[in-house]
Amino acid sequence: MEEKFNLIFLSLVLLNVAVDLECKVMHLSKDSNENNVIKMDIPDPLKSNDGDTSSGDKSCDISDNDRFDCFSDRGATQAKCEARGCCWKPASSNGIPYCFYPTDNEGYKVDSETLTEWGMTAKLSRSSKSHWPEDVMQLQLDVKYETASRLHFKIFDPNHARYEVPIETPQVNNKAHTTDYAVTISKQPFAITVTRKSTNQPVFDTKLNTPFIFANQYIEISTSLANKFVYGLGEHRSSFQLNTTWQTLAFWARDQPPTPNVNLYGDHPFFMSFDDIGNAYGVFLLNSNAMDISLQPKPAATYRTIGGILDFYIFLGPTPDDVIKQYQGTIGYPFMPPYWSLGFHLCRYGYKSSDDIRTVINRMQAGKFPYDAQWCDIDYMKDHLDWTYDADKFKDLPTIVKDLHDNGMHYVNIIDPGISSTQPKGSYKPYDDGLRQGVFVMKADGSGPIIGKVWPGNTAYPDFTNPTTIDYWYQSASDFHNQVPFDGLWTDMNEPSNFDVGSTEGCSTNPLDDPPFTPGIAGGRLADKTLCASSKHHTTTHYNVHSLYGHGEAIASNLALKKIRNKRPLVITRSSFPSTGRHAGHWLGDNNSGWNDLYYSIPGILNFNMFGIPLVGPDTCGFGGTTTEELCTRWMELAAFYPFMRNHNTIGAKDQDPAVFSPAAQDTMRDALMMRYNLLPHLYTLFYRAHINGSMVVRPLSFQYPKDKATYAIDKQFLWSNTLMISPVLEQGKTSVSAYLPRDTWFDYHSGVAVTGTGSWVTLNAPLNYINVHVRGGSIIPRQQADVTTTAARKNPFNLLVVLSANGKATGELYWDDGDTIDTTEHGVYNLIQFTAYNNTLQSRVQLANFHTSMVLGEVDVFGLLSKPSAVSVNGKSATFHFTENKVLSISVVPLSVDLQQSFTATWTL
Ligand code: MIG
Repeated sequence: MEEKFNLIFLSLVLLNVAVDLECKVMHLSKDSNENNVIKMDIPDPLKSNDGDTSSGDKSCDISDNDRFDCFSDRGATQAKCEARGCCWKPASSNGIPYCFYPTDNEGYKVDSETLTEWGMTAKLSRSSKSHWPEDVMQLQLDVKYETASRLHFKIFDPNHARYEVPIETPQVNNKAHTTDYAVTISKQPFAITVTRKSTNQPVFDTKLNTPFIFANQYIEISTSLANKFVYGLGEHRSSFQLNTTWQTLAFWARDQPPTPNVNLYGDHPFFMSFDDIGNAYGVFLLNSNAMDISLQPKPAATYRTIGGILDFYIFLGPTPDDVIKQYQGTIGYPFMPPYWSLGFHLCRYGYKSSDDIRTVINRMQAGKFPYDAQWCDIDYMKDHLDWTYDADKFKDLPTIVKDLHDNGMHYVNIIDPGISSTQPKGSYKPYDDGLRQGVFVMKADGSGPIIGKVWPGNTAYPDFTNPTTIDYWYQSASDFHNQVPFDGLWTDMNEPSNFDVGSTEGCSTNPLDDPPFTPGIAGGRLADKTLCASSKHHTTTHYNVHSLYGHGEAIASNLALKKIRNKRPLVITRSSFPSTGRHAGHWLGDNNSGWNDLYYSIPGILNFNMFGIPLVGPDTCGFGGTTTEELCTRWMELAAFYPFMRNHNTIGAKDQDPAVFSPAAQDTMRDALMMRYNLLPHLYTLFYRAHINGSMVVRPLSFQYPKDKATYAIDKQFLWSNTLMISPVLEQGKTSVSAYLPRDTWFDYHSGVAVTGTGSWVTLNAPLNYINVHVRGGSIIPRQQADVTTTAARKNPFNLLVVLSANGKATGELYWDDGDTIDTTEHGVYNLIQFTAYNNTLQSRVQLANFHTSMVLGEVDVFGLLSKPSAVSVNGKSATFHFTENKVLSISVVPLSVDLQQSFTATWTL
């Protein structure tokens, strides 16, 4: 009795002490006081208790939303649940766990804390076992105050190294002087609380009715969320705003055609959320192991990963734009795409010969569609062998590529990772070389390459964690480039995909292939549609690096292209991981020719813009199934506003390139393409901003208007930066669209007619040949006369669209380089021109003019004037202009020979 009293007393003292690291003061924490008292009643989790936890027991008296799942491994029964010392209570609605943790849980306690120059470090330990095998009994917590708005903390095993993801992140050795956050550590049980100082609201808080578990193959940590508005957590198909009503999302790269809420090709454990007053924050768990993240309406999130360490970054924003920049500043900013890659790409699966491709190119050119790149799928390969082409059926491929190049166009081909292992020895260099150089992923027992099955039959898989593989990949690509001089690589099947489970021989029975816990991934087993988790890479097991496979291939492919072409590379990858955007863009995989797929493309592009992979788009007009003229017309109109625009189709489906449709549909598609090409200087400038500071190219309305809660769920409209708002028709047979107009000054992009945004829904006219686009008052948009290729368009005159705000002001900029040289931004070989309008004057300021070229200004259009000016002058010389009935001022600058590389002024007199 006395002993028990002492224990309670001691625990009270320990528990009530929380250390505010920021202020270095000790203070008492109220709610841990209560936890502590109850704590002494916890049933011993090793012994099964009397089973009477279903009612009456205070520690199980928990509201539905506060229940944390104690049986994530599925198959709970009351007996099994109670054997874990958890509470059992059936629930009425879906998703609410029947088996949940009591209010008091042991977890870890803090044994010691030390302040360091970057923050603090603590030793944690647990004294009893959890219900998972191999608890790591001692842990270390490192908390780094990296910048004012970025907190980094890691929980790991100080005694045994565990897998850590090797992406480059900022290395910070000194504590930020001031921070937007405060960190509180609760000692027993250990919990971490990160609070936004300005509002005193927690943004990350693990002090919940659930224990923190860190076992060898099961790490579980839960945090409450500031609000139910959560975005991110890819790659999944869902609405942009995630559902927090009991939803578990799994993370494990998978060759999986987009299916709602199922783990797809990429792995992005990052989310952004808002607090009650619209401050945004972000949470990133840098971990590549298979995991689940469960969202529940408390609101709270639970992470369950089966390996690695906990490596968390918290970003404090406070605006969504800030959060995304802070995130991308951590994982690396996206690569600068070659200018041509922003043009229109045409592809399909199922070209039967090079003549087929020639036919398509001819009809596209005859139709005068803006068109920059022709792609080719696995059809071109000889027997589906990587780095070969079918010299019979595709004999004209090299000539076609040459002709494309002569025409200022580009050529991209697919490449799959699987290297055929069954060709006669000495006949297939990619396998022979790979085997000799030891670059393939190996079987668990090391006896040879692990063999899967893909298009060419049995294949080995290059191991991109091995530096030798980077050279090998370059050499293979280079040999093939000598035959077919491709300009970009489309890296498919790199989850990596395998038509067998694990390998041609399956997988042996072992804790990696059959871990104690498997997250809720499609297929149910780690090896489903891929390699055995136990297979071996140069650095570690497949178990750890599976979801990094596509990322590794993207790096290798980017490097190979750079070395071969000595120009800016284009890699479009299917699988991705945080930081892939530094090397590649992404397409959204095997969608269908359906209206729903048209809609899902918008959350898709928004997500990848959050994830730092802004060069993204779906298969326009749909991959699987058969498109219709109406759908494809609407899709091409919307696609003109995707950062990456490619029309792609599956084998056997009817052709869907623009040139096959009716003259009316062709006209609409051509207009859409012209509109895109017209806007490319603006789009390119947005990519420059993304490249230098992580600013999102396309954004959801909610990220631009975070104080307006009406925007939080909107994902049928989106913005380009903060300038254009696109409101497409996403339903069959509709000729109007319901659109939200945020409180701002808007103009119809096509007509210049002013539309007052009052923060309400309006119905807009939208005939089939028309897409609603609005431009925000305050923007200056650089454009260029469209042409059939970007190569041609880049020689045309520029024009500026000046869109005045209510108080007559606007700003904008133009980034311009040769579009193809590597690292122009880094080396300063570009022009940067800033534009401002105020007081009836438009002025440019040339910030940098290191790319010597010709940049003729042809025209300036001004939206937002109330009456016709009496005179207009450019650089002091009087200019010709007209003023339309929609109150658009058009100034003809051509006769005045203005080159944008020199500052100029235009003035209108009212
Ligand atoms: O198993 O290369 O997502 O775009 O056309 C299918 C054939 C393989 C899947 C890609 C798709 C491509 C297709 N590929």
